[in-house]
Amino acid sequence: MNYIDRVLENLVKKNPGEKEFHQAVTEALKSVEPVINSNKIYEEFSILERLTEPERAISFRVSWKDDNNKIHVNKGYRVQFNSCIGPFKGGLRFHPSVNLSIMKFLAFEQTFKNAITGLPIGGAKGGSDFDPKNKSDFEIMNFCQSFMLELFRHIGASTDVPAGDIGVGAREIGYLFGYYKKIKNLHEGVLTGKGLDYDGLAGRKEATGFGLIYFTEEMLRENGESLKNKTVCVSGAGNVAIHTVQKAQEYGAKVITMSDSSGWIYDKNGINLEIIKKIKENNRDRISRYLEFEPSAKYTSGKFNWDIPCDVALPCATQNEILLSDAKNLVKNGVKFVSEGANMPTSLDATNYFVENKIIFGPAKAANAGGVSSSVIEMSQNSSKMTFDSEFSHNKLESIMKSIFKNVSQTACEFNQKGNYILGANILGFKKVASAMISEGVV
Ligand code: NDP
Ligand code: 2IT
Repeated sequence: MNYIDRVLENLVKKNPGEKEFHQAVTEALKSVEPVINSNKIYEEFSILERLTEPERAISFRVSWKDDNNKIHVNKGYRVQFNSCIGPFKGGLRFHPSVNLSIMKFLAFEQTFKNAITGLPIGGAKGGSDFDPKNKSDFEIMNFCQSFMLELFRHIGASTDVPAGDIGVGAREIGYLFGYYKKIKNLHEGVLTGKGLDYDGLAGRKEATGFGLIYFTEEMLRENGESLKNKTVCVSGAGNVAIHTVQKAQEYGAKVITMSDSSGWIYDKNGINLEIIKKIKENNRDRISRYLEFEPSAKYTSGKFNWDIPCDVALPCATQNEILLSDAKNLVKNGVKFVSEGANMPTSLDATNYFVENKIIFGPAKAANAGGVSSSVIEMSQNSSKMTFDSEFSHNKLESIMKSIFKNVSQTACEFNQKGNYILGANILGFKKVASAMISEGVV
């Protein structure tokens, strides 16, 4: 059995039941095969075994009181996957589906993503199975404070810098930051995605969605197209989806779908983003309410099946939201490009189906790296005790995304796989992390 298959077999044995983690590692290792086969050093240094075992995985109890003084207990996590190229960095997710497997897949992906940015950050992820839906502000604050009461001892501006993800935005980051500062008596850039009224960066909120569009436009251009006049399907209606739609529309695309965990809308005239923002930004109301304002749109409850003709598909909700049947719908309806805003939104068989059908595919670990890249700009703003303006922040993000695309594309070409951005991204991230691990010795 070859080195990669042996590592994968052992990984499944040592981490039973962690199906999302197995999926993310399988996807990455399968595409770095040409590098592993051409250089024995990785096997000699047991790089794959070390790269697939988190440096540290913390699991803790979070007890908190609701508005009726009833006590609740949730699971809290921080998986610090790899710190060889910089302090641990990655978001916090609050969603009832959160478990160790999901935390590990996200932290593993983040390690590659962060390396691809070319910025000095390692990979981590954290969160809780806490459900922020239908909680009062005080309940959210109580939960965040209890969560931080454990997390604070594991993080720091040069140790580990969490940020937002599903269910965690500027409100939650504010409560987490306030409590960290209180406990440690330290005002430092320990979290990113902070509010603009204290230490946050102008442009961080928009960065993942805008970054996805900068990347996607580069990808289309390399293939002789552009987003202008393209019909686009987006999923999700949270932070990433909203800013993806905003920038796609600025580029002249027509976005016709969005979704949430209850259902999805189809507006053949193009989504009116102001309505979505009104429904979603403050109270995360259901997307079905869109029809109150645009009665000609169509709402379907349940999972979005991607069965709408479009040129470009941009999944921006959650993992495994494009399954094989969804990929078949997209291909049947003539999709040409898929670019991932969410983390691992496409299952392995769906990804393979796209590749077999010559769909140009932008993988999450490159395409959605705008959020974390902007987080690094925020870290540098905080450590320099300066306030960067919005123009600086947006220009920097755009140039980082363009250079990520260029490097991913060039790496694919070096391995005679022009246009295979999946392979390009995985090899680019792998080589950077593996080389640093070898330089830093066996630790
Ligand atoms: P938000 O919480 O702002 O929005 C999440 C959206 O996805 C909501 O519309 C939510 O619907 C929907 N959603 C969540 N879970 C499910 C589910 N199981 N099934 C169907 N719909 C679901 O999160 P973000 O926009 O920040 O994150 C979206 C994706 O982008 C995630 O994969 C995240 O990891 C990734 N990402 C985020 C970055 C960031 O900076 N925020 C950076 C890079 C990637 P509902 O409200 O009904 O739950
Ligand atoms: O998945 C991601 O890249 C994020 N949730 C953002 C991470 C960050 O540290 O900004």
